[in-house]
Amino acid sequence: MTLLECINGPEDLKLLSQDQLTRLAGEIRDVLIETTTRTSGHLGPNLGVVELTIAIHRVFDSPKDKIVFDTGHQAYVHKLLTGRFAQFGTLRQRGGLTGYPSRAESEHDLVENSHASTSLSYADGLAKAYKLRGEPDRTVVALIGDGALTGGMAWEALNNIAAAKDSRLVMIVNDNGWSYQPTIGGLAEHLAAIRVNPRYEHVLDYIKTSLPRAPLVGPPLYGTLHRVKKGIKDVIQPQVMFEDLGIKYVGPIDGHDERLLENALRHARDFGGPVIVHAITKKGFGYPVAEQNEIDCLHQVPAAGALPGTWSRVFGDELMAIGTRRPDVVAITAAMLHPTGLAQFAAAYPDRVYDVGIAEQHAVTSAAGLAMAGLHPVVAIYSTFLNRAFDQTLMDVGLHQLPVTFVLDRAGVTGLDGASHHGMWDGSIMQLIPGMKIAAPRDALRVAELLNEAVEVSDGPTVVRFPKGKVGGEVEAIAKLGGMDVLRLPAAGLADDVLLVGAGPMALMGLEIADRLAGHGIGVTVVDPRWTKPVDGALAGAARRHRLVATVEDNGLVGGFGDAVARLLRDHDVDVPVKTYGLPQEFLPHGTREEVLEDAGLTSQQVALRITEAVARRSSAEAQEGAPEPRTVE
Ligand SMILES: Cc1ncc(C[n+]2csc(CCOP(=O)(O)OP(=O)(O)O)c2C)c(N)n1
Repeated sequence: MTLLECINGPEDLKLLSQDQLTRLAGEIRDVLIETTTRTSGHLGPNLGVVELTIAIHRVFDSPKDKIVFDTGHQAYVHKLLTGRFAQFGTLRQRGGLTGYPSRAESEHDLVENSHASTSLSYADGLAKAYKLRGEPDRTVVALIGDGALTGGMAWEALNNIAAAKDSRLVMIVNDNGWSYQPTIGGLAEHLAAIRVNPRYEHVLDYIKTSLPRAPLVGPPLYGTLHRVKKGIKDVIQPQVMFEDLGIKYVGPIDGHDERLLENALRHARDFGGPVIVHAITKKGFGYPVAEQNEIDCLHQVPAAGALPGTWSRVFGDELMAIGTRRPDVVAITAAMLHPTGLAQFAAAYPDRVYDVGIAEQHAVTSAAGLAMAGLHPVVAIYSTFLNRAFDQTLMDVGLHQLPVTFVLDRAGVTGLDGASHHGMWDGSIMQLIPGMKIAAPRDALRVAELLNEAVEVSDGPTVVRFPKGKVGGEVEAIAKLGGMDVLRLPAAGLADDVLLVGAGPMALMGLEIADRLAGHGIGVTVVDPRWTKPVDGALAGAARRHRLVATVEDNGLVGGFGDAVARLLRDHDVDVPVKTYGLPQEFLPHGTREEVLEDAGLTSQQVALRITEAVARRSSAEAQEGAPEPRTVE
């Protein structure tokens, strides 16, 4: 029996000897590697926090003490130590463990949002609340990476935390120098200066010998810690930054030395006010394949890079072509150069790519500045992360009618990352922005076509949205309807029953739906709108020639493309019923994209069935009204 099998909760961990802890760390790494290579998942980050997580659970008393994992992608070790070893093989599978903390899974899990840089704000609120509620024996712990620390929210929180002198709050900075890629920016350079200093080893030795001699409790001990820190400061200057914020600072500490970490965390816990513990770790630690992986230290397996045949790669290739012709086109990423397909462009035009760190809000307003100065920025971002920059998109870009193109990768259902990662909101929130134009390509050729059209727009912002994964086959239009593509007319002998408008790849699903409906004698015209905002006015006339309009989109139903079509028809007094098919406005759980779409009723079979029923209801209503039979196609 392994040690890990005997760990049913943090209390079991507290009984282990130092040797056993070392063995346990090895067992955890084996399980992480074996499981994630089979199920997919965040391998590098979790390998890097094994000792840190063990130390946290030995020093703090979860769930009385609250542990907030920033982003939450590094919480696998925590899952293994809090009674979920037996289910760990189900990681990221439908119905199995989620890839982030999950309140439904465990009383030890608190925050499951998985959007970065929020942990310090949650922790600030929790610590203030426990104080106000008279529960001074609880400590709040936040574990935040150096990547997440580049997000503005983290600094807004630190600003407040510095003023809340008696908050029992321990902030552990897991500094591995990496986000997806090496962390970029002034802060990163600051931290890197600590890591790469040749005298760092001496510093560690100094801490190792000094800390165990520190007194056990309370502020007096801090005097010692402070002296330790000052000692380091004499050698190396950069960590002055944390101290200058007015927050107590402990570090830098070797984040793979469990005993040392425990010591530092105990001291931080007993200090009674906010403390930063700065741990230096190695992403992928203990697994050379991850440690030496040059792209992202196996941040994720399989890699999130833009592989051939994916939507991201098609976009990246086309941006290269555009970049060659248009020196004014520049690209922005928020710490996701490879996954968003920008790597090629960055290699060719290093001066025309800006990696701003995990700072989506800043990315958008910085793009506004670039556009104001005459460039055409392409902001490449995962759909779900643009939510964070809504106000910047609305007011900083939209209000000024600036030519910024947002390329929203992972739009629609993404799959295994679950509720926080489905890109099912942008199709609605972007509809709200005056002057915004939204393109939804159905296939690779249309990515190229619509991206080119988008960067030609000079009087306002544009969006190009596409899903995760492999791009499907190409389908040519058979006719034009306004600016839209007609992909299919009703089969010979069938009537103009249904006008089916499918946004993006859903237009291709529309073809499958049309085939199924033809089998039931229902004639369908399938249209790809290409641009889902503004809705093409030609839809109004086409709708009048049909008995039912159906829209299909890979986005939340509320305020999406379907609602925009319904509004257009209302405004044009078109008296034809509209059925909108899309994702229920709920937080959808994890599963493969296919599984989630099926659970949402968004397969061609399910939509065809619902349209058949709607047509049948329409027929009986028409029969009651004595309406004339619809015309058949000539
Ligand atoms: C707002 C937001 N933008 C982007 C991401 C995608 N993302 C997930 S983890 C990660 C890197 C995190 O780096 P760091 O905090 O240093 O943790 P590490 O993986 O290095 O342990 C990024 C960019 C995210 N989760 N949230």
